[in-house]
Amino acid sequence: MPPRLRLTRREALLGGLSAAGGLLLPGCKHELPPTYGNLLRMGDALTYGAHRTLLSGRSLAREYSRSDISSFPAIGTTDPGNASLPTFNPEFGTTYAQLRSGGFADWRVSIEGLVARPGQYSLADLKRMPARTQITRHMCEEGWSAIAEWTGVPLGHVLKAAGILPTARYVTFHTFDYWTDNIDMLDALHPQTLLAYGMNGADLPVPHGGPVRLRVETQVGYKSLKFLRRLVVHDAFDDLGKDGSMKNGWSWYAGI
Ligand SMILES: Nc1nc2c(c(=O)[nH]1)N[C@H]1C(S)=C(S)[C@@H](COP(=O)(O)O)O[C@H]1N2
Ligand SMILES: [Mo]
Repeated sequence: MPPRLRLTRREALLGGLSAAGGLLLPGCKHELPPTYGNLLRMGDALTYGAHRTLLSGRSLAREYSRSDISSFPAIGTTDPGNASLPTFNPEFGTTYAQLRSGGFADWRVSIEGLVARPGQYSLADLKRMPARTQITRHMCEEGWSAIAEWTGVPLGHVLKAAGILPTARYVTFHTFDYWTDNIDMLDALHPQTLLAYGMNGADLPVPHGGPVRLRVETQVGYKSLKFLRRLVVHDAFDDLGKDGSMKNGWSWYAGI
Protein backbone atom coordinates (compact mmCIF):
# COMPACT_ATOMS: atom_id res chain seq x y z
CA MET A 1 0.00 0.00 0.00
CA PRO A 2 1.31 3.48 -0.84
CA PRO A 3 1.91 5.69 2.16
CA ARG A 4 -1.08 7.88 2.91
CA LEU A 5 0.04 11.43 2.33
CA ARG A 6 -3.16 13.38 2.78
CA LEU A 7 -4.88 13.94 6.06
CA THR A 8 -8.60 13.37 6.24
CA ARG A 9 -10.61 16.48 7.06
CA ARG A 10 -11.07 15.18 10.57
CA GLU A 11 -7.35 14.62 11.10
CA ALA A 12 -6.59 18.07 9.74
CA LEU A 13 -9.16 19.63 12.05
CA LEU A 14 -7.87 17.77 15.08
CA GLY A 15 -4.28 18.63 14.23
CA GLY A 16 -5.27 22.28 13.89
CA LEU A 17 -6.99 22.27 17.23
CA SER A 18 -4.04 20.81 19.07
CA ALA A 19 -1.73 23.24 17.30
CA ALA A 20 -4.00 26.09 18.41
CA GLY A 21 -3.78 24.74 21.94
CA GLY A 22 -0.01 24.80 21.62
CA LEU A 23 -0.01 28.36 20.26
CA LEU A 24 -1.84 29.63 23.28
CA LEU A 25 0.84 28.32 25.51
CA PRO A 26 4.19 29.92 24.77
CA GLY A 27 4.33 31.63 28.16
CA CYS A 28 2.56 28.84 29.97
CA LYS A 29 4.50 26.51 32.18
CA HIS A 30 1.57 24.16 32.61
CA GLU A 31 1.71 20.96 30.67
CA LEU A 32 -1.59 20.20 28.97
CA PRO A 33 -3.53 17.19 30.11
CA PRO A 34 -3.38 14.54 27.36
CA THR A 35 -6.30 14.38 24.92
CA TYR A 36 -5.78 10.89 23.47
CA GLY A 37 -7.05 12.25 20.15
CA ASN A 38 -10.50 12.89 21.57
CA LEU A 39 -12.11 15.98 20.01
CA LEU A 40 -13.95 17.00 23.17
CA ARG A 41 -10.76 16.80 25.15
CA MET A 42 -8.96 19.01 22.66
CA GLY A 43 -11.52 21.71 23.42
CA ASP A 44 -10.73 21.00 27.03
CA ALA A 45 -7.04 21.55 26.37
CA LEU A 46 -7.83 24.87 24.64
CA THR A 47 -9.79 26.15 27.64
CA TYR A 48 -7.13 24.93 30.01
CA GLY A 49 -4.34 26.51 27.96
CA ALA A 50 -6.22 29.79 27.61
CA HIS A 51 -7.04 30.00 31.31
CA ARG A 52 -3.56 29.11 32.39
CA THR A 53 -2.07 31.68 29.97
CA LEU A 54 -4.52 34.56 30.33
CA LEU A 55 -5.64 34.39 33.94
CA SER A 56 -3.35 34.66 36.87
CA GLY A 57 -3.67 31.59 39.04
CA ARG A 58 -5.22 33.77 41.69
CA SER A 59 -7.93 35.59 39.69
CA LEU A 60 -10.96 35.36 41.91
CA ALA A 61 -14.36 34.11 40.84
CA ARG A 62 -17.03 36.76 41.42
CA GLU A 63 -18.37 36.94 44.94
CA TYR A 64 -21.90 38.09 45.74
CA SER A 65 -23.73 39.62 48.66
CA ARG A 66 -26.11 37.92 51.11
CA SER A 67 -29.15 39.31 49.31
CA ASP A 68 -28.11 37.40 46.15
CA ILE A 69 -28.34 33.99 47.85
CA SER A 70 -30.88 31.88 45.96
CA SER A 71 -32.66 28.58 46.37
CA PHE A 72 -30.26 25.75 45.62
CA PRO A 73 -31.27 22.32 44.33
CA ALA A 74 -29.41 19.21 45.53
CA ILE A 75 -28.20 17.25 42.52
CA GLY A 76 -26.77 13.78 41.93
CA THR A 77 -26.14 11.88 45.14
CA THR A 78 -28.17 13.40 47.97
CA ASP A 79 -27.49 10.72 50.61
CA PRO A 80 -24.60 8.30 50.09
CA GLY A 81 -25.79 6.29 53.12
CA ASN A 82 -29.17 5.40 51.61
CA ALA A 83 -28.89 1.82 50.31
CA SER A 84 -32.17 2.06 48.40
CA LEU A 85 -30.83 4.75 46.06
CA PRO A 86 -28.89 3.86 42.88
CA THR A 87 -26.11 6.22 44.04
CA PHE A 88 -25.32 3.90 46.99
CA ASN A 89 -21.74 2.65 46.93
CA PRO A 90 -21.65 -0.63 48.90
CA GLU A 91 -17.99 -0.11 49.73
CA PHE A 92 -18.45 3.18 51.59
CA GLY A 93 -22.20 3.85 51.88
CA THR A 94 -22.73 1.91 55.11
CA THR A 95 -19.75 3.62 56.73
CA TYR A 96 -21.24 6.95 55.70
CA ALA A 97 -24.59 6.07 57.28
CA GLN A 98 -22.83 5.14 60.54
CA LEU A 99 -20.76 8.33 60.55
CA ARG A 100 -23.89 10.36 59.91
CA SER A 101 -25.79 8.76 62.80
CA GLY A 102 -22.89 9.78 65.06
CA GLY A 103 -23.18 13.39 63.91
CA PHE A 104 -19.96 12.93 61.88
CA ALA A 105 -17.89 13.05 65.10
CA ASP A 106 -15.88 10.07 63.79
CA TRP A 107 -15.68 11.33 60.20
CA ARG A 108 -12.12 11.86 58.97
CA VAL A 109 -10.68 12.98 55.66
CA SER A 110 -7.35 11.39 54.91
CA ILE A 111 -4.62 13.31 53.13
CA GLU A 112 -2.16 11.04 51.36
CA GLY A 113 0.39 10.90 48.58
CA LEU A 114 3.02 13.57 48.08
CA VAL A 115 2.82 15.21 51.50
CA ALA A 116 5.45 15.07 54.24
CA ARG A 117 2.82 14.39 56.92
CA PRO A 118 -0.02 12.22 55.61
CA GLY A 119 -2.85 12.03 58.11
CA GLN A 120 -6.48 12.05 59.08
CA TYR A 121 -8.37 15.27 59.76
CA SER A 122 -11.61 15.44 61.72
CA LEU A 123 -14.27 18.09 61.24
CA ALA A 124 -13.00 19.75 64.43
CA ASP A 125 -9.43 19.76 63.00
CA LEU A 126 -10.65 21.51 59.85
CA LYS A 127 -12.72 23.99 61.85
CA ARG A 128 -9.65 24.93 63.91
CA MET A 129 -7.86 26.04 60.74
CA PRO A 130 -8.34 29.54 59.28
CA ALA A 131 -11.80 29.75 57.73
CA ARG A 132 -12.94 31.53 54.61
CA THR A 133 -16.54 32.43 53.78
CA GLN A 134 -17.55 33.29 50.22
CA ILE A 135 -20.81 33.81 48.36
CA THR A 136 -20.45 32.38 44.87
CA ARG A 137 -22.48 31.13 41.93
CA HIS A 138 -22.51 27.41 41.34
CA MET A 139 -22.88 26.56 37.65
CA CYS A 140 -24.07 23.10 36.81
CA GLU A 141 -23.39 21.52 33.42
CA GLU A 142 -27.13 20.84 33.21
CA GLY A 143 -27.69 24.55 32.69
CA TRP A 144 -28.89 25.83 36.06
CA SER A 145 -26.98 28.02 38.46
CA ALA A 146 -27.53 29.04 42.06
CA ILE A 147 -25.86 31.28 44.61
CA ALA A 148 -24.89 30.21 48.12
CA GLU A 149 -22.56 31.17 50.92
CA TRP A 150 -19.85 28.61 51.63
CA THR A 151 -17.63 28.39 54.70
CA GLY A 152 -14.59 26.18 54.94
CA VAL A 153 -10.84 26.00 55.10
CA PRO A 154 -8.88 26.82 51.95
CA LEU A 155 -7.58 23.53 50.54
CA GLY A 156 -4.19 25.21 50.07
CA HIS A 157 -3.95 25.73 53.82
CA VAL A 158 -4.67 22.05 54.52
CA LEU A 159 -2.15 20.93 51.90
CA LYS A 160 0.52 23.22 53.32
CA ALA A 161 -0.23 21.99 56.85
CA ALA A 162 0.26 18.44 55.57
CA GLY A 163 3.63 19.47 54.10
CA ILE A 164 2.88 19.28 50.39
CA LEU A 165 6.02 18.26 48.48
CA PRO A 166 7.47 20.31 45.60
CA THR A 167 6.72 17.51 43.12
CA ALA A 168 2.97 17.78 43.79
CA ARG A 169 0.97 18.53 40.62
CA TYR A 170 -2.56 17.18 41.04
CA VAL A 171 -4.93 16.42 43.90
CA THR A 172 -7.41 13.56 43.54
CA PHE A 173 -10.59 13.50 45.64
CA HIS A 174 -12.40 10.33 46.68
CA THR A 175 -15.94 10.42 48.02
CA PHE A 176 -18.50 8.22 49.79
CA ASP A 177 -20.47 7.70 46.57
CA TYR A 178 -19.11 6.70 43.19
CA TRP A 179 -17.52 10.04 42.40
CA THR A 180 -13.84 10.78 42.11
CA ASP A 181 -12.02 13.52 40.26
CA ASN A 182 -8.90 15.65 40.37
CA ILE A 183 -7.66 19.19 39.87
CA ASP A 184 -4.24 20.69 39.22
CA MET A 185 -2.19 22.57 41.83
CA LEU A 186 -3.20 25.99 40.52
CA ASP A 187 -6.84 25.22 41.29
CA ALA A 188 -5.94 23.32 44.47
CA LEU A 189 -4.02 26.30 45.86
CA HIS A 190 -6.53 28.88 44.57
CA PRO A 191 -7.68 31.07 47.48
CA GLN A 192 -11.37 30.25 46.84
CA THR A 193 -10.90 26.48 46.63
CA LEU A 194 -12.32 25.25 49.93
CA LEU A 195 -12.95 22.15 51.92
CA ALA A 196 -16.39 23.51 52.84
CA TYR A 197 -18.24 22.44 55.97
CA GLY A 198 -20.78 25.28 56.09
CA MET A 199 -23.50 26.48 53.72
CA ASN A 200 -25.56 29.66 54.20
CA GLY A 201 -24.42 29.98 57.81
CA ALA A 202 -25.32 26.44 58.92
CA ASP A 203 -23.52 23.07 58.85
CA LEU A 204 -23.28 21.76 55.30
CA PRO A 205 -26.49 19.72 54.85
CA VAL A 206 -26.14 16.10 53.79
CA PRO A 207 -27.88 16.56 50.39
CA HIS A 208 -25.28 19.23 49.55
CA GLY A 209 -22.31 17.04 50.46
CA GLY A 210 -22.04 17.04 54.24
CA PRO A 211 -20.02 16.91 56.32
CA VAL A 212 -17.38 18.29 53.93
CA ARG A 213 -17.40 19.02 50.22
CA LEU A 214 -15.00 20.62 47.82
CA ARG A 215 -15.71 24.05 46.34
CA VAL A 216 -13.77 24.78 43.14
CA GLU A 217 -15.09 28.17 42.09
CA THR A 218 -12.93 28.30 38.95
CA GLN A 219 -14.71 25.34 37.34
CA VAL A 220 -18.17 24.02 36.52
CA GLY A 221 -20.25 22.50 39.34
CA TYR A 222 -19.41 18.84 38.88
CA LYS A 223 -15.80 19.44 39.94
CA SER A 224 -17.03 20.49 43.40
CA LEU A 225 -17.18 17.00 44.82
CA LYS A 226 -19.49 16.29 47.74
CA PHE A 227 -19.06 13.80 50.62
CA LEU A 228 -15.26 13.87 50.76
CA ARG A 229 -13.45 10.86 52.18
CA ARG A 230 -9.85 10.89 50.93
CA LEU A 231 -7.44 13.26 49.15
CA VAL A 232 -4.35 12.00 47.34
CA VAL A 233 -1.60 14.28 46.03
CA HIS A 234 0.04 13.07 42.79
CA ASP A 235 2.92 14.14 40.57
CA ALA A 236 1.33 13.05 37.27
CA PHE A 237 -1.94 13.55 35.43
CA ASP A 238 -4.42 10.71 35.62
CA ASP A 239 -7.85 11.07 34.00
CA LEU A 240 -9.13 8.31 36.33
CA GLY A 241 -10.71 6.50 33.39
CA LYS A 242 -14.28 5.38 33.94
CA ASP A 243 -14.16 6.60 37.55
CA GLY A 244 -13.41 10.25 36.75
CA SER A 245 -15.42 13.09 35.19
CA MET A 246 -14.81 11.53 31.77
CA LYS A 247 -17.19 8.73 32.75
CA ASN A 248 -20.04 11.03 31.78
CA GLY A 249 -18.23 12.34 28.72
CA TRP A 250 -17.53 15.49 30.72
CA SER A 251 -14.40 17.56 30.34
CA TRP A 252 -11.63 17.04 32.83
CA TYR A 253 -11.02 20.79 32.82
CA ALA A 254 -14.30 22.69 32.88
CA GLY A 255 -13.09 26.21 33.58
CA ILE A 256 -15.49 29.12 33.91
N1 LIG B 1 -19.81 13.09 45.46
C1 LIG B 1 -20.57 13.79 44.59
N2 LIG B 1 -20.18 15.04 44.28
C2 LIG B 1 -20.92 15.77 43.39
C3 LIG B 1 -22.06 15.22 42.77
C4 LIG B 1 -22.46 13.92 43.15
O1 LIG B 1 -23.48 13.38 42.69
N3 LIG B 1 -21.68 13.23 44.06
N4 LIG B 1 -22.76 15.98 41.83
C5 LIG B 1 -22.02 17.07 41.21
C6 LIG B 1 -22.83 17.97 40.42
S1 LIG B 1 -23.17 17.54 38.80
C7 LIG B 1 -23.21 19.18 40.88
S2 LIG B 1 -24.05 20.29 39.93
C8 LIG B 1 -22.98 19.52 42.30
C9 LIG B 1 -24.33 19.64 42.97
O2 LIG B 1 -24.19 20.14 44.27
P1 LIG B 1 -25.53 20.35 45.10
O3 LIG B 1 -26.16 19.00 45.28
O4 LIG B 1 -25.09 20.99 46.36
O5 LIG B 1 -26.41 21.22 44.25
O6 LIG B 1 -22.21 18.57 43.01
C10 LIG B 1 -21.26 17.90 42.25
N5 LIG B 1 -20.53 17.05 43.14
MO1 LIG C 1 -23.96 19.42 37.85
